[in-house]
Amino acid sequence: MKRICVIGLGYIGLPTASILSSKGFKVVGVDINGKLVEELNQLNIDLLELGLADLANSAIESGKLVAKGSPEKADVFMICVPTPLTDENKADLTHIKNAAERVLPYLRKGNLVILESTVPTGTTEGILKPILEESGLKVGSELYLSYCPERVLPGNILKELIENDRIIGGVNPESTELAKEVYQSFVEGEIYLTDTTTAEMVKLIENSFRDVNIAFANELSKICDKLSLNIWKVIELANKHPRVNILKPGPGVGGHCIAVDPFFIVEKAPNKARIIKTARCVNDSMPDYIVEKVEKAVKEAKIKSPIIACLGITYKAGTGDLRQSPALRIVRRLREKGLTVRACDPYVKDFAEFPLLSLEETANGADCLVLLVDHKEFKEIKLQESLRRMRGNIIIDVRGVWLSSE
Ligand code: SAJ
Repeated sequence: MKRICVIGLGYIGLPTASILSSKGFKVVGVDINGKLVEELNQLNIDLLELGLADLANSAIESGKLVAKGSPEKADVFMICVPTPLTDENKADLTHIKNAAERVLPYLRKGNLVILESTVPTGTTEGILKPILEESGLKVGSELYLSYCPERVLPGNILKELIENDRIIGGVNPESTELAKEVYQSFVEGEIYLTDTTTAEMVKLIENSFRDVNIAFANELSKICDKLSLNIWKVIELANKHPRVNILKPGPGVGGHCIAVDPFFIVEKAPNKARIIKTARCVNDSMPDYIVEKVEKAVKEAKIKSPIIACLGITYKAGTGDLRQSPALRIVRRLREKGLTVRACDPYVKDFAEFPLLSLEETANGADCLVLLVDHKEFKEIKLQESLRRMRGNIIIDVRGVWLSSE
């Protein structure tokens, strides 16, 4: 039985480690977060995404997955650590470098190292490979190295981990084939083989494609506001064309991927990545744009001390994830401006920054209702019902939940 050491037990590492352990591998999951390691081993993990905690718990209970604070000898080392942005919007590769250095003492001839983290092109061979060779082993002949980016959608991780196609790029054909054997054990989608740099670029352009398309929708929403057109109706009708599929405008792009990864392309080709860079600017401009829209609406209605009710603070529907959330940014900015802001979010627990109220407490007596996240709980609300609860009648439906049907 093969032993796999998964470094980083986050959104990707933990489900991957759990699935691998259910396919006959003996898996050691490693994380620097001691509390997480302890909670996992005590079957006490609390994950918001449906099914993930159950999967992790049964993997640990079966004894095939063990969580630890440091790596140990294995046949395969899989690195699934975050790559955040620096203050200069460059990729911060510290976690990858640290993970590689931590596995060094355990590397043996014939081992395979797989990188899953999203990285700028050239990282696998230019940064990771030299660190791994400090072990004294030659990458390509004594040690194998592949890049295989994760592609799962937060909110649907389990299904997509199994069903999505995968791209594997190895430093040489042997490395690619060895990595393919690992993924074949649980991936039901197609597995496509290439080189490391192509695989790195593929991951980056997937998220940039989505960012650019969301930016197009957001720009259209600003244009339609200016022309007093219903953006939702305009997009709905345009999408009746067989080759048009415009995404949804919103409060901007959040999360830890789409708002980050396009910068890794900009970093490598700053003068060429013009649309990609502009898309980031358009999407990042949305929170301020929505804040201005709210301010303008209450000013025009001449409401003294308006009460603003904000529905949702997460980065997208159906999750409690607040990372880079444009909705949260909007609530914060409105509060900073001294407005009376109430907020609710049924998915967010243990939030200390400001009080989160129930939906009723948020809407009752409010002057302006701002729908920021299209959680299903909000979609079920009838607009007329909300208006009856309110003191005023200003509705700013940033996600098109109610206004799209007008
Ligand atoms: N959003 C819009 N309008 C839309 C679609 C999304 O405003 O029409 C916003 C969302 O509200 C959210 C943000 O974009 O704030 C991103 O949400 P998302 O659901 O599009 O994507 P993520 O960030 O949760 O996951 C993405 C996925 N990438 C693609 O779909 C190309 C996922 O497959 C990746 O694995 C993930 O990034 C990642 O980890 O890289």
